[in-house]
Amino acid sequence: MRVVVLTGAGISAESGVPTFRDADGLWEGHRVEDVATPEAYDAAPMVVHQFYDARRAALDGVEPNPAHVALGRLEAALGDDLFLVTQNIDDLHERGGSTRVLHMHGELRSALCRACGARTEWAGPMGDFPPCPGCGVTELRPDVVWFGEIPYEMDTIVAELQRADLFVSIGTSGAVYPAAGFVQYAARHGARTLELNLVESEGTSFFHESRNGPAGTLVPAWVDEVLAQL
Ligand code: BJW
Repeated sequence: MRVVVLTGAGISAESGVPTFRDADGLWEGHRVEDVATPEAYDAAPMVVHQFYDARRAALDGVEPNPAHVALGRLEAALGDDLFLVTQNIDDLHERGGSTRVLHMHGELRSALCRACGARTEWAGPMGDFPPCPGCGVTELRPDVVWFGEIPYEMDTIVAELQRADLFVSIGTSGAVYPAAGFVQYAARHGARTLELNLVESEGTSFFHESRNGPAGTLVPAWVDEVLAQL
């Protein structure tokens, strides 16, 4: 059985990473268009850097929760039959035990050079405009996918959705495309679809089954179900 799991901000909420669109979400204090578009970055790079530098620094203070750990267990059992794609830019899946994670919206701990295109592992701030370790030009930006940009590795994701037997979406509002369209695409190609989310999402009606509750409870329970069937 080939399983594709898509995760969103909700899976990291119980670790203390704010979501985007909930009442206490990350963007309550920041207008989306102020920080999450290339145009906003061009207009005020320092504001955008401060936003991402703070989120990068905050990663040191959070830990994976039982949902991340359960997906690590699932990978250990399914191996290559699990494809985990996340919209999240944190590293909690990796720290929870997942070794193969596709970060379709980029990663906080990575820098993208606007001059040479190199992607470099990055732990510190970028707001002091450091040089690219590759080409030396001071054009590093957060290696994240903003509105109007194309998410990473769409060809790989589409291929995995086409051959999935089960598509599971965890902790995402279904408000942002292309990820919001994965459920319909996978279902059209024959997959059964399951949503695990705190509450009903914008996409709930597209799923064969939807379970509501915190990811830290729902995901370990679902993983146990899958492992019991192996
Ligand atoms: C819990 C929980 C708990 C809470 N347990 N659950 C008009 C129509 C259709 C599309 C478009 C349109 N106009 C423009 C577009 C395209 C646009 C788009 O979708 N816009 C929408 C606003 C309409 N998309 C793009 O521009 C994308 N690119 C693109 O389409 O390129 C074209 C192309 C695609 C493919 C092939 C070829 C060409 C790029 C989108 C980039 C999104 N970037 C961001 C920022 C990344 C960097 C950063 O982190 O700052 O990605 S936006 C932000 O939203 C972030 C997230 O990954 C993304 C999704 O958010 P997510 O994860 O769903 O979080 P929330 O907060 O929305 O939801 C959390 C959920 O968890 C909620 O449901 C809670 O209930 C739940 N929850 N606690 C379980 N404990």
